[in-house]
Amino acid sequence: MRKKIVAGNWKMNKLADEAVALTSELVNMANDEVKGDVKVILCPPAIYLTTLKKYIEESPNFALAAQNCSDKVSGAFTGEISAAMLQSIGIEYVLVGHSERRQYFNESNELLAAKVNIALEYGISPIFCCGESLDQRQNEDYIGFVKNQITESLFHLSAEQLLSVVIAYEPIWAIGTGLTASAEQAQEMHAALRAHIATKYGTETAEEISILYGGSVTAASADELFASPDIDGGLVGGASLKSREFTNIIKAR
Ligand code: G2H
Repeated sequence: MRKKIVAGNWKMNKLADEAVALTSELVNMANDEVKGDVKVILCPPAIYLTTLKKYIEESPNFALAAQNCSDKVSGAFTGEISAAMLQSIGIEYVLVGHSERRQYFNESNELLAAKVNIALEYGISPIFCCGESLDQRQNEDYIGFVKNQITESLFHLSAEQLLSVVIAYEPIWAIGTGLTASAEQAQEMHAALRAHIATKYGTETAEEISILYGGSVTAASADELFASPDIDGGLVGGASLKSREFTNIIKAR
């Protein structure tokens, strides 16, 4: 059985007291309302990780992710955060290759492969983000483009390593735009990515890996998206900043 996961990517939002309030509200609502097995991963700004850890301690279905980590082990890299540092404060997941990092920080497939490696080396599961732009969707082999992101950043891993990775398909044209991919569009890509993984690692491995959908997911769109056979949950941005909305998305998983 694949893990069902709903992750909330807060991006560069929330001040310290707001981060604590949101986390406490989410934990309380989830304890009261969420039944069944779903992993909830909060991805706050890194500065809050240590504090928020205390607020999720009693809730085993909650975990924290950093939004990024360095591809380097340690040293003179001002402003960077290493996978070893994340491990040292007990962080279990890290987002790798979010489209905003690919776009604004020029993160290439090759660099992301190095980030995936270092995260795994320190026992942290990468949530590997991939997805095509609108131009690519309209004018190119968009499925081939996303498959290639996976090939170049993940296909050097062993099957065992790959199973520690979560994939998040996030079409760039749906991110923060209010445009959600339809369940059919998302399912088409998820099925293609799973088939692509099967060609390299076999069906059993491909069937085990969780593939999340991201891009303007709301409580209203989550039900239909998450009901698709190859969609194992979501990576949620804007809607993860509101406790009621995000809890409803968790319930839709
Ligand atoms: C995509 C998503 C979260 P949003 O970036 O990773 O954000 O749900 O706001 O489109």
